Amino acid sequence: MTPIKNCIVNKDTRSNPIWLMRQAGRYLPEFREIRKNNQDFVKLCLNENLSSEITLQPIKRFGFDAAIIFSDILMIPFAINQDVKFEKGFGPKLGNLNIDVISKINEIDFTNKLNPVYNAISLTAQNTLLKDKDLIGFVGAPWTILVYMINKMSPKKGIPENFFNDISLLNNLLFIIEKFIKLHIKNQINAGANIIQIFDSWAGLLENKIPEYIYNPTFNIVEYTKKLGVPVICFPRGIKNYKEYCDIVKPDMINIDYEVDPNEIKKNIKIPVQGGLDPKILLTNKNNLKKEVEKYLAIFKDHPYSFNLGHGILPETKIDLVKELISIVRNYK
Ligand code: 1CP
Repeated sequence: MTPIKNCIVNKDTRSNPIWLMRQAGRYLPEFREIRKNNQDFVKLCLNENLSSEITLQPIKRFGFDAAIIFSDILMIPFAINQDVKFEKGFGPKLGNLNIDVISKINEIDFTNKLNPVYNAISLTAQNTLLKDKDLIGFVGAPWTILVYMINKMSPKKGIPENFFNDISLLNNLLFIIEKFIKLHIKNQINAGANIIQIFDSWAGLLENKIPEYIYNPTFNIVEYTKKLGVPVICFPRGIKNYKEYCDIVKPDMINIDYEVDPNEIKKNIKIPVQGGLDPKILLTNKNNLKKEVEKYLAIFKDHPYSFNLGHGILPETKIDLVKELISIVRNYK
């Protein structure tokens, strides 16, 4: 029998639980329907009933093994009083960074501002649909949050050359971010999240200074979460050395991206693995999907492995191929 809770961070090689990063989102018509009437994305994240409903949409439709709370990593800058907006066709737009304002935020103000997120978690955790399933809470890693706060928009085109000019600002910010990430994790766990995933979506942008900006601060957060008795999954997208990352940061499970060779991971990494499949494969066809999915399942046959993608599911993804993916994973022998 599969364990009842914590099945995603599984140590059992006999089953491959499945959920997908960004499973609650734009590829779902029922999400788009809600989004149409809720243009302000931050407000939507702060609507506890809708957030809970959106979290459960992919569980109702597909029966994934875990739900991930509908929220965003940028709710932390928002809660420490940097303005955050999401513009159609542009992405996130952050306001001016005022370190004096940010330094004044206390833990009570922060928790009050994000209370709807915690209420959404409590509501969702109580839903019978999640009786035997995990509810994943999440945060952005310190580095990725720092990048958005300084860059004030997606760093899709890279970070500017002067990014590291004001080291004391970066260090002050990093200190504050780490403190509030920990608080956000604790609050999500108290509300009912039973796994935490740390998204370091922009880990791959950093070439030097990886210990200062990625390893050390993320290790602190992983250690903190483990002390709260909850397993933690890390997703350091684009990091060059996954083995070193796992050895130093010590997550309970590692989510690999789609650019890394899964054979190398299997050979070098001893902890449970999640993910890897290129989300673009879900834009192709059933035969190709089967081939690619079975490649990951075969490589990780004798390794604790949860099926997931190597980055978030794309908005253009067809529902039928998601259904097919689940059936391939569940019927694999
Ligand atoms: O309708 C819309 O336009 C909103 C799209 C959307 C959604 C559905 C955004 C804007 N955020 C989310 C929800 C979200 N974001 C979830 C919960 C839902 C789920 O996973 O099912 C999670 C876990 C995130 C995490 C997140 N937000 C990350 C890390 C994961 C990743 O994809 O790398 C990042 C980088 C963000 C920032 C963000 N949020 C939204 C956008 C468009 C972006 C920017 C991405 C970029 O910089 O290119």
